[in-house]
Amino acid sequence: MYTQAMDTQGKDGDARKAVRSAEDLQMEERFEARIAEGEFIEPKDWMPDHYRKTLVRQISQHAHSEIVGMLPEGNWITRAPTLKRKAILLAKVQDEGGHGLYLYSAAETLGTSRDQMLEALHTGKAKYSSIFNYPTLTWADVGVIGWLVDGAAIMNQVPICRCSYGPYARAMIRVCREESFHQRQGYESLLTMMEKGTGAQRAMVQDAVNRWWWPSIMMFGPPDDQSPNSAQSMRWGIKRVSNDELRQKFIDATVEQAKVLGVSLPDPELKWNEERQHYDFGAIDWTEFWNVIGGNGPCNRERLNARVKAWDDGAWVREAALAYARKQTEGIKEAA
Ligand code: FAQ
Repeated sequence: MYTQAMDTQGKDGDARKAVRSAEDLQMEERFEARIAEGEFIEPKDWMPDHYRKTLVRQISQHAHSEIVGMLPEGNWITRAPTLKRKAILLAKVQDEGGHGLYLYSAAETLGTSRDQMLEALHTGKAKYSSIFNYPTLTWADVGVIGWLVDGAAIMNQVPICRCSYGPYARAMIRVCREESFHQRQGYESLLTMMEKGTGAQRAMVQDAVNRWWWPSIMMFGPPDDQSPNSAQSMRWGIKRVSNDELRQKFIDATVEQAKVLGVSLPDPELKWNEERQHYDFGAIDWTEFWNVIGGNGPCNRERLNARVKAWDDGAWVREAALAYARKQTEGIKEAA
């Protein structure tokens, strides 16, 4: 990109503008044609600035969601009821950290540094998923996060495996495989409590479902007609399926799973619609959603403080790693 800009530096400003825009137009046409052909766009390929910015926004927010998403469940690692559940939860929370790392790496290929992305998270400029601003009050919340939150995450992320940007699409393949294990372990944990548990344990599961249901269906984002980014992201193949379509697919699949589990979903308007061949559902409280992503959910401050503290506490590790890297480079130079 820099080379092209230098090549077009002539004395006449207008002529330069005309040459550049003709060149840009040609590149844009080529880019659009590649998108239409379903080709992957790779880091060194030309891309419009807005495509790059949209990807950095979405991928970095996705990465932040993964690492902030470690916190609600991480809260239960020391209190897991058995060694087996503890081992599963540890592995799951570590997986989420790994997903964050793949995603930060994918976003870095677009020319944004990890420090810049983390700075945006720590100063509240960047968003992360609304869902992680709710508290985990009981052990059943851990199962429900697996079932509903990871379930919603998979529904949203499987289509991203076909995203037009290669590094993001490839990262998503592995992430989705792991999310699938996360969803199953949550469901299995809830099934155990529902089938073999006491009345109090079954009530605890139902209470957790009641609290997490609406926030889970909000995860898919605002309705399509209030989603400012959707139209362009769909045209560019960054998003393949709309917010509302994914939400509907998730609800249709989950209602059946709830029946097997023996829990009710807290929506009296949830009803099969024969004509639409989908479940109808009640009105979503979008005021709550905008409040939560605006920083005023039940745990926003706690989550952000935890991430900033982790960053500050890790300063010595970063310094040591940099000092080690410097020594290695100096050693190589001396030997040469
Ligand atoms: N939370 O125009 P749209 C997980 C924002 S990973 C917060 O529709 P877009 C794994 C949106 O950013 C969960 N903000 O936006 C796990 C935009 O604001 P902006 C994360 C939200 O990008 C499980 C504005 O509203 N998954 O759970 C939310 O086209 C368990 C307008 O919205 C991803 O990030 C929300 N829920 O569509 C980890 C998947 N929804 O940026 C641990 C990739 C919307 O213009 C434990 N991302 N907003 O200031 C996506 O698919 C999309 O970015 C959407 C939003 C669908 C989230």
